[in-house]
Amino acid sequence: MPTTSPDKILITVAPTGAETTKADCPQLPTTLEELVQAAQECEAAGAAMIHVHIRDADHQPTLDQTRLHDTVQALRESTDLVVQLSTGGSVHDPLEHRLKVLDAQPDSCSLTMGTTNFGDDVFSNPWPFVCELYQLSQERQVVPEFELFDLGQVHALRRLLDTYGLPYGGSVHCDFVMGVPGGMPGTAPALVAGVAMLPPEVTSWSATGIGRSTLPVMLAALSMGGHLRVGMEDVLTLAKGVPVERNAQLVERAVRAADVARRSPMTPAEAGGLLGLGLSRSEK
Ligand code: KMH
Ligand code: ZN
Repeated sequence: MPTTSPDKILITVAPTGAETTKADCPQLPTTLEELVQAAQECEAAGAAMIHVHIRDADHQPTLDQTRLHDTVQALRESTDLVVQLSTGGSVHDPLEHRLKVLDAQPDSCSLTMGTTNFGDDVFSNPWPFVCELYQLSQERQVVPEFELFDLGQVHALRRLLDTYGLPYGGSVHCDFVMGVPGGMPGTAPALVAGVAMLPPEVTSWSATGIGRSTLPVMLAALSMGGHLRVGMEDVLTLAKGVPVERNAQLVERAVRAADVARRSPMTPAEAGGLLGLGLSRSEK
């Protein structure tokens, strides 16, 4: 992995997540129309990839196959963003439903490297499930993004690559998800430790800090040449008492911070190159 800061930065937006309710946050994009509009605004602001969780007609998290498929199609038709579907879903989604997410043929999928206490809940990712999902991503030619909530999960990535080889496309992209109650803290020392443990096969990494760890993690990641994930899945305020009104505000802030580090946002096509997306959209 390069040790110097690259000129370009991959900004991923995670606009919705599965944890915040529409009632608590009416500006959260939960309908397909709202999601598409948020995606277009975020792309215009500098995002190159979108990490997608969808909701049902009652704004509840769902992994409904038809909705997933329609969402991928709608995002492809209305943006150039790399479309990454969450296979994490919500803490209540059964593992077998999470495996079916790949049927919607996204460009990329999230793949969490182990079980994590998640607030008062448990985000379940038993090893056999991780292996099955990984092999499925290879078979279906979907590029995984390895989600790392804890240092043990970085170590588990070594085990996965040793056992099953490289992902489809040959690149290995990770995302540190920090500051979840139950996972690693969203601090610079934790990020330094995580990056130091990454297997040499890793070609790129990004980081995001949940809640009030958002800014420390963003600044630490920039200082280390990492990429960024931002969005209302991870944080709902711009500052204390200032709610996020649009996901694009978070992308705009990331672009400004990256500019200070003399880095400019990657286009979706450049992101596709970084991530090893093999096929053009028209071929998928
Ligand atoms: N909603 C969390 C339980 C992912 O998208 O893959 C899991 C999550 C990770 O957000
Ligand atoms: Zn997610």
